[in-house]
Amino acid sequence: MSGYTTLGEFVIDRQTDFQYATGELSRLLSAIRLAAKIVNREVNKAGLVDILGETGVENIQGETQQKLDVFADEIFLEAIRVRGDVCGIGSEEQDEYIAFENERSKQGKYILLIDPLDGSSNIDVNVSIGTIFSIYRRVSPYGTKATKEDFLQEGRKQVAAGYVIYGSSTMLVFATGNGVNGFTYDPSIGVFYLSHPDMKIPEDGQVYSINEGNYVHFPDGVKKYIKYCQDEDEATNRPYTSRYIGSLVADFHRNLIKGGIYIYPTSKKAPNGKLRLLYECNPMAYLIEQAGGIATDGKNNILDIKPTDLHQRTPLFIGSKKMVEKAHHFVKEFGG
Ligand code: P6P
Repeated sequence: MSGYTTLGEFVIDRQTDFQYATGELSRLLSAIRLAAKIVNREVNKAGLVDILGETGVENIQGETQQKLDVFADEIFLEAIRVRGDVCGIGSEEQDEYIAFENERSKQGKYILLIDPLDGSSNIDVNVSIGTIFSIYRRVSPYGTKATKEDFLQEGRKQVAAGYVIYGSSTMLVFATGNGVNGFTYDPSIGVFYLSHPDMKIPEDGQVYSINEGNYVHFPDGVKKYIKYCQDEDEATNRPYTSRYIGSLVADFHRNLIKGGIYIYPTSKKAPNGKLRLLYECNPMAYLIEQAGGIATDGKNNILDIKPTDLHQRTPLFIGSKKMVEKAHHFVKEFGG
């Protein structure tokens, strides 16, 4: 289609934007693009073939792995491995990080962290789900196997991050340090087109996104914020709306476009929160900061947290800056 920029053209045009641009990051992004197309095909026909339902196997999170989870993990791992630019991968679906053994991969400059299919509990009910990825330069010497330290870097050291949302349309949204750009997939010709250039989240918003079914388990500060959103305010006619899809990528994507806040706080049921720092919160925090928003654990910026474990969890407050700051006010005053 004339006049439309494809993802491939965009990556080539922006090659010089990538820090240490020598082609590997571009190749890595094209591997992610390929895997996203394959997973998209299976997600879109999941209802038609026997790929729905559970494997009966639990992952390290104690969650029963859905068949599409396992499929997506295998597709992304293989697409990334064969490109050889990555020395290792950490995945939600893998108990330990994978350090590739072949000589070419051991020369890889990058490591990748991935949630291959986030929100997978929504697969069987046809609600949008997503893939979330995060890319770092390795800290271990070239030519050696990836080490745990390569994966336990603060989020601020990411060189790229993004997500694929498999929804009413499939989109790939990513940043490499120079803003956030969204690409919409045209399955008829297998191309991602630049549809959302330089995405910015509104500084304020009217949507709060939190699982209010856990209200009784929330800290007082979070309860107070929810009531603040719900109370009528004659002066400002405070116009908040509650929207919760139960799929981080879908809730995040809506807020990125329309403005809003997503909160997954600590609770009696999840004392450290539910979401994983390395392959859910850090990539989303990197993106939201590139789009003019903010992400914290209720107090501290997510990107400054020093990780200690591959699958560690953290509370997450992410979205429009003014909404996150308002939530902080209640958390600070009442606990959170
Ligand atoms: P709850 C999906 O399992 C996920 O990791 C996120 O995608 C989603 O936002 C959250 O958990 C939903 O968790 O406890 O509200 O069902």
